[in-house]
Amino acid sequence: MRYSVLGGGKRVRPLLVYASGELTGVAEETLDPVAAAVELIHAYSLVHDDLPAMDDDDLRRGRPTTHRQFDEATAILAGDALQALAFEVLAADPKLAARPQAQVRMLAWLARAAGPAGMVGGQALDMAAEGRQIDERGLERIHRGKTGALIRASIMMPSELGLLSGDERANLDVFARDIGLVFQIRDDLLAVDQDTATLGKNAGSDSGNEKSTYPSTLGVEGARRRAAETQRHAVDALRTFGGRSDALLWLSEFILNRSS
Ligand code: GRG
Repeated sequence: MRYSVLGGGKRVRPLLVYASGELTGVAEETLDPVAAAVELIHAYSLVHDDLPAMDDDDLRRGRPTTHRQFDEATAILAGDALQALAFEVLAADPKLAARPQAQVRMLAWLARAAGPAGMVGGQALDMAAEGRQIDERGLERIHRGKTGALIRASIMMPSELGLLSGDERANLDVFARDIGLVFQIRDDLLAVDQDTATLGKNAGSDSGNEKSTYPSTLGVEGARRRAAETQRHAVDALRTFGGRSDALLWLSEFILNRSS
């Protein structure tokens, strides 16, 4: 579990938690368990995604994948335990326990993001689509679940602790949903652009698995354009927040232009 969580990674989802906290007016230290919980779910998903029965990858974050470093049974158990730990961290935190309604709502966000309506559901759709060229709507459905749901939850969970109007929450949610898609389009473009050494995983593993991607569906230029348009739409939704949205805007630029 330590090897999988502490071995690097950009920590984009925890950063989104803190940046959203800045917008919603929640103290950083209150958000530590929230940030830890989303990263633990993410780490579990990478361990299981790399398994032989899934993507069968040997490299992650520039190092052997967890099942390569240890063995398959250990990797399965580490992933399962990381998932449970995410919920424990969120449910057992004494500061959050003082706000029980917000705590339960955050647990629901996390469960939805991780489960059949989110990451695992998206992964199942992705597997079912292997070997078939699907259209953009189909691709979007997969990625709103597989990658987007956890990114959305990272941004929306702090709003359960803050004071936002209904309209403000709706605008934040537009940003949260769009930026998850931008993340995935950029991920697909990176897989096309980069070599294995820079990416820290085997480049070309998507085409090896015959998976539809944004570049294979829209073309590389079309995918770049779609990412930029979607990021602009996301940013537009935050314009009423003024300086409180600076950190989220910065992260949206990073997500659009990241090189790993
Ligand atoms: C239940 C056996 C079983 C498997 C489930 C949960 C799951 C498998 C798959 C989830 C799919 C998944 C891994 C989605 C995330 C895809 C993605 C874009 C990962 C890369 O995220 P980054 O760039 O990674 O944030 P770092 O390394 O920076 O943390």
